[in-house]
Amino acid sequence: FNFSLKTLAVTAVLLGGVSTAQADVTLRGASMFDEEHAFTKTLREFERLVAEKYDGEVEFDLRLNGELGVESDYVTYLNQGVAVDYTILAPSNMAVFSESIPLMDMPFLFRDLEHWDAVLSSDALKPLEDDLREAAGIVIVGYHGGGVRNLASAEPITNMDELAGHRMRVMGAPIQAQTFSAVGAAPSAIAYNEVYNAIQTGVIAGFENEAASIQNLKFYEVAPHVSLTQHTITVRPIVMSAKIFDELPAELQAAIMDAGAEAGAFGRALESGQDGEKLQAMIDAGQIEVHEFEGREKMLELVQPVQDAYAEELGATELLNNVRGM
Ligand code: MAV
Repeated sequence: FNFSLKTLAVTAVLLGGVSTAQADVTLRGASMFDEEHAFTKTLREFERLVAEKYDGEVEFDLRLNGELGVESDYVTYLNQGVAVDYTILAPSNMAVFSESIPLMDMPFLFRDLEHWDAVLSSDALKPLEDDLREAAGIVIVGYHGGGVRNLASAEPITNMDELAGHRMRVMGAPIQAQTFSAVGAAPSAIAYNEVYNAIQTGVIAGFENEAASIQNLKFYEVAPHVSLTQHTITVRPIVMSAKIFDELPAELQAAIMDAGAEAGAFGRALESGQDGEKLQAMIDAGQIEVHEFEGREKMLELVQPVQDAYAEELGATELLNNVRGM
């Protein structure tokens, strides 16, 4: 009798130890880039802020350089609540789970940085966030972004004639392919980690991307001609898996939402501020040649009806008009 009482006491102590250990949370993140890229810096700032705002123990295990794949992989992981708990994603890479989310990063949505900033500081995109949570199991905790996307290609593309039939890679959302088809190009959706090879082997003639990523992943080696179409100002949500988020203590959830908003603002200032510098750095290093693009107005004119039709199909006409009117 005596003996079993002792055993009980020991077991209780052990259990106590185990449950304390379980209260310590480790979250795993993913970035396709190294420490120098704005996405990684924003995720680091997010981690720092969560730790600062939360009283309990939380650890971060951020895997860099595409160790866990590319964004189209992360989306599946977040949806299933496995392998990746937090990251930064292009909305157009989440189209498989939510048809409406790519609206927030479709080309030619924003007139300029001021417009982009006004929209991201408002709650205009809230219905898209709600759909994403519902349909994809992904929670937006903040907004990074601010890169300007241009064409990057093996040969210069300087006007609508040269753009006609241009074999280029686009992100997986149908609206991306529809947009570039409407302006006369020949887009195909190819995984991001296959783009470099596809250009090198001539399967495609180019793609479109922002300066930070062209530089970080050395795309200039195969696509050194950057044509200033300036068709997109990026919106890049900091996201978490809802399956993981919903299991966290309420105080940690609150810390994450606050940290996400602040880290997003930090990241947007960083990437939008660096965009021109990064282009210039690549010019100075002889890595890229930059070309003016004649016909941006024409592109815009051809793209608007595509945007209208997409929004109408989603029942998001009011949302789109609201964003345009800001
Ligand atoms: C850039 O690396 C980023 O905008 C990233 O979020 C996208 O996934 C990627 O381009 C892409 O084009 O897929």
